[in-house]
Amino acid sequence: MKLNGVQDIVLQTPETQREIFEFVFEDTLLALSFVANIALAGLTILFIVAMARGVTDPRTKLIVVATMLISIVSISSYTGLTSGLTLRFIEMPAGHPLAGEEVLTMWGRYLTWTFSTPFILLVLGMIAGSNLTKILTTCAMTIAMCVTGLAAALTTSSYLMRWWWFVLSSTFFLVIVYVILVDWTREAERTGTSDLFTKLKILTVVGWFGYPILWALGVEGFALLEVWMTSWGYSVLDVITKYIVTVLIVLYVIDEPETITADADYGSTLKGVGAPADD
Ligand code: RET
Repeated sequence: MKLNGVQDIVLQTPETQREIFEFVFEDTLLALSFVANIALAGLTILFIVAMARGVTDPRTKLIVVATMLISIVSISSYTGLTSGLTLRFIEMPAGHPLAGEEVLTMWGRYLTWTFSTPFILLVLGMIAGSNLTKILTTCAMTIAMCVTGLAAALTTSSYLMRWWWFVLSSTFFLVIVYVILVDWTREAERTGTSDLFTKLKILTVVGWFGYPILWALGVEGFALLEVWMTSWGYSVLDVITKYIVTVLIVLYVIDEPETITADADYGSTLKGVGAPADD
């Protein structure tokens, strides 16, 4: 089946996972939007391992490990999409532009963002020098945002309810944007990491706004974009918000500047244990 228009993504139910897998690979552009990200996530992990080998400071190490986890989640996420495991054809409710038709939903994306975005926020918060309360708040908010986003994509009972989930999800999103733009910007100035933080902030806030916009324009929302376009849109945003952000962070922290490092006991549960010398 070829994807030449939104109408063409309609399939007869029920589809097996094998059929969905074949459907993905019959559309080269759609398959490439998945496979390219598996490759990029792999390269990013290799880059981190190569660049951060010599890091000794525990706080710097935590930042490095968290950046690596973003790409580790990403490889799993895109493998789920490529294999057809986390894709489904879902019938849209009355009121939706494709009402009554089965459209391809990449629900695995929303699910796996639940696991990747907290690591992004952990790293951003640590670079700003923020406290645990604010970091955990943004992590909880992003989990809530992704789970309600997943609910929006999977709700088939009512078109209105899909958008209500979207509104809920966006509310959580705005809390995150507020913390980044207001609290963390101020804290980064005090910490002395403003140079890096300003770049990360722009990439993150602008990039993250792209996701709900794509959701609204894609088949999940107003169905103005074809499936492969939406998929490429998310894949490109992922490159900006994950891999580019990761590279900037790793290049900055591997020099272990004073603005990033903490004492050898950082994060240990017992004084003197777990310091680098004991490794
Ligand atoms: C959804 C739809 C509902 C409303 C909102 C959304 C926001 C999603 C965002 C995702 C960010 C993902 C990232 C992934 C990196 O691995 C769920 C699309 C607000 C902001 C950065």
